Amino acid sequence: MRTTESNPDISEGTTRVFFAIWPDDAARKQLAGLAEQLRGEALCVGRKTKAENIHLTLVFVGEVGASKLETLCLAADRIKDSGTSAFDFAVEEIRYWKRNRILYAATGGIPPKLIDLVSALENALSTAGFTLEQRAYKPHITLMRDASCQTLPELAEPIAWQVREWMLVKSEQTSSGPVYTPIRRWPLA
Ligand code: 2AM
Repeated sequence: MRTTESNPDISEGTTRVFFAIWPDDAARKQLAGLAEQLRGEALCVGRKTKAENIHLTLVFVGEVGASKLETLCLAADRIKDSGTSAFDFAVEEIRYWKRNRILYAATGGIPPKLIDLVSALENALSTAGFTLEQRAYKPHITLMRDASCQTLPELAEPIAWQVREWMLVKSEQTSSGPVYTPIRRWPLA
């Protein structure tokens, strides 16, 4: 993820956006290290997610026009009154999604506060007129794409961090892979 927050190109065209949480630096380093280790041990081959890009998507929105971007932020502003608060997220499992060829990190038990946050966000966006994917929410952190994996080891210890904010992120495809840039952040108390 870019470290400097830049304004999205709101003058024209559309912006591809999603809501997400970013693991803290230590957790991101551990998750990136894990993918590297699996590759090193020849248990997985594929395109590793850059450490800076490792994230957990809350809601994928897709292409949004300039005028809708502000509406999106206003809708997200409203959820702060719906009782959302900070919570711990612990990666407990590494899994391989054979159909999508994705290696990903997941939690054993989804924190209720994560579900609360995602539900509040989905409700606020639907109320504001955004059409969201109907797929059930499956929290996952993509570690490798186009992956081919063998039997994966169990994690010796969970990789955990405290989720203290969530954000709206702009996604751009570049020749060197996706670039994610935060547009707005919302704190969790
Ligand atoms: P993925 O890692 O499983 O591809 C940015 O693309 C983020 O939004 C990724 O975390 C991606 O999940 C997620 N996402 C969810 N639905 C998506 C879709 N239809 N297209 C692209 N990304 C999607």
